[in-house]
Amino acid sequence: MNAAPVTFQPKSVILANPRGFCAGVDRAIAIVERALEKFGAPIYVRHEVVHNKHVVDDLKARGAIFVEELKDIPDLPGGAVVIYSAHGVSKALQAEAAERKFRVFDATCPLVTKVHVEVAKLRRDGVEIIMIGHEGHPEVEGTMGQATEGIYLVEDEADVQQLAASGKVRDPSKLAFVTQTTLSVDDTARVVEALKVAFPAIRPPRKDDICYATTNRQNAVKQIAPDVDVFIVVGSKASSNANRLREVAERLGDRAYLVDDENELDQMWFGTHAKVGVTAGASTPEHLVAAVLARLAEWGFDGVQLGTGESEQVSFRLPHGLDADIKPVSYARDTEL
Ligand code: 2E6
Ligand code: F3S
Repeated sequence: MNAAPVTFQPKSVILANPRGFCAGVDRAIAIVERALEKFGAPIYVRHEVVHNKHVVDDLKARGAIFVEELKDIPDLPGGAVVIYSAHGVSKALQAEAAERKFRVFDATCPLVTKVHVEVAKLRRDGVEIIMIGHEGHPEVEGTMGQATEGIYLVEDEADVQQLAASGKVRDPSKLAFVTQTTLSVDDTARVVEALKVAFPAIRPPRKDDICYATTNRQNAVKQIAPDVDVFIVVGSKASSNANRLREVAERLGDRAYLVDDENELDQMWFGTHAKVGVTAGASTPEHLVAAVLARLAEWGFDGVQLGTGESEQVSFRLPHGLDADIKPVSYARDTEL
């Protein structure tokens, strides 16, 4: 991280950089928008395409229908158009979609797909896998669901001890680990150390699977957090990466709040002299950040400074069939300060 010191005035705001949309989210939303333009409503999306209430509500208003289970999608002439969310799906769900003859567009982030491919390859080679991730999260379900057996989930060091004591791992000499993409970088490092102690022959991936966007956004919060009193993370409660940003700020001593939009801010959080940090999860549109800054400015917190984190140049291609002749994504990327 190329952190430069930032100086603050009382009642000032510093905006983390980078923040907000990552390349996988940009692509996933573009896939739904382009499918709506090309095929018209209804378009069915398996799970929230990204974990942001405003994005989902906006796409719903334009004709997208979000379902958790494929059984909630009707059989339409020619096959319903179905999009998988950015978090990915299991092999079983893919098989069900093929059986139902849906016209599928896969909005799984390519960095999640990379982990799927790794899991399938390891299992083909007879290697068992430990996944580090949060139980119940759709990405974890999708990645675990790339294998029918020989894959085990751990969330923390205690889970590692439990798994080691359980004797479930058949051959600890043929064992590897993978991770969810949006974990806490620091917590994951500790879990990996515990794995190496409990299973000394475990093969790491070349690096953990935490993605560039997660890492950069956590570093951007770390850069600012020591110098502010209150941290606002703009993002939805279901968003793993946004929750991790709130935790990072909290662990560095800030009072930190996760808000969907400016209407969830409470003036009491800031008092009269606070220095406020603001960031946004990877699934949060920039217009929500702009609205939060505008509300803070109404309360006297103006004079916004920008953090000096990594600049990002990542972008992903759209799937074949949705990549030509259609307007680009409708979300602005940056707030004018
Ligand atoms: C897919 C994979 C990773 O809850 P989580 O942080 O995983 O998801 P979103 O939708 O908030 O963020 C984008 C994303 C999609 N991250
Ligand atoms: Fe992909 Fe990371 Fe975004 S896994 S969807 S680039 S948060």
